[in-house]
Amino acid sequence: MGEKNSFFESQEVKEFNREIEQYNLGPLWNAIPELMHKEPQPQAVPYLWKWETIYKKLMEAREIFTPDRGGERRAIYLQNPGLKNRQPWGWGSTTQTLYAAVQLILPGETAPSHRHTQSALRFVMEGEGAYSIVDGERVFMEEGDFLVTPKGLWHGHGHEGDEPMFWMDCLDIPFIYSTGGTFFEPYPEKIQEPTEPDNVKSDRYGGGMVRPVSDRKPKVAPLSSFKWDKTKTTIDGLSKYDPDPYDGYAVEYINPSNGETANPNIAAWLQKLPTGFNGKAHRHTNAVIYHVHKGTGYTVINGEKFGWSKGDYFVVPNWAWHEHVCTSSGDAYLFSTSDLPIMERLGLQREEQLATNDGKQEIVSEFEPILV
Ligand code: 1HN
Repeated sequence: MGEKNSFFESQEVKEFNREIEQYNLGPLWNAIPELMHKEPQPQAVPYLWKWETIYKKLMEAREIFTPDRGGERRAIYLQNPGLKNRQPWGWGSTTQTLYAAVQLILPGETAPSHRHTQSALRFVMEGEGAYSIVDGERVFMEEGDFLVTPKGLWHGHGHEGDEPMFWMDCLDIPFIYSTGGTFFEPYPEKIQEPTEPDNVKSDRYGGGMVRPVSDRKPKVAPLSSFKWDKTKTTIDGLSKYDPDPYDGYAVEYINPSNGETANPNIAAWLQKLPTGFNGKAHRHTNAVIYHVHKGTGYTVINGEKFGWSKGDYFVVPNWAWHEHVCTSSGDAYLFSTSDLPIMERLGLQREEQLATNDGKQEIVSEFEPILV
């Protein structure tokens, strides 16, 4: 035991610490080593959820939960085991700043409109015919589309197609919770009626690099729907050149009016790992939630191998070494969300590249996902 430790352990110090507690006072000498680590020590752990597990549980939830029986949405969220029961509010989010869930809506159902101070984004996994009505505009969704729901705007969902529809939700719930800025309000009626033409923002911003001259002032991302084929066209263009050694061919969804991330607190990326891609390891302050849109491969996170395939979700916590490898005969596509804009705005963003072993980690274990 070092000199410092014997100081903390001494009877005199322990008694003093206990004694001042009754006055709601705490000893900084004990708190500093706990609070101020040398580098990030996130409580969130690397983790992976298999799609078959989430899918089965959502299909079971079809009967247990219907919008008519109350509740807001049929969504199952991804609870990081490192955060479960450790956050003050108990339920455990996906990373320390973000919450991710998978939502299922059935044909004919509606999810009631509401608004809140958390901002949201969605990535469509499968199905078509459902819409999200945001601020009076119905935005119809198709596989691979990305949508934003800026904070404070009324939003609900409906489904006019014939098949179940699944999408990923990501919100900055834990971050907003920690600031004490949570507000939530249900819409007075069940669902807001359209006040705008369907898909109007997609029509107005369909060119991608041009905008209506009446929309010159930067504001919330005006594009309610970032269509899969447009995003893929850009990735295909990038694919003529060398990939980034860490992220392959990656694009970020932006607000075309100001060039910032489409959601102010949550970065969203789509990345293609071409067949045979064998990435190098790096780590960064922002934590990332990945969803496998297509393909098969694995990601090594802090020496542990996480095998993934279509539909799976996995988490790379803050400051964790990670590298991606695509093993499928076709390209892999990963959609991801992260708190990069929060870190950048707070001046906390750092990145480091693994300098040893040609940038590859040594694999010391393999993750065993829980299956149902
Ligand atoms: C929310 O508004 C949605 O709009 C999904 O679909 C999940 C989780 C917590 C709070 C609000 C949605 C949510 C949510």
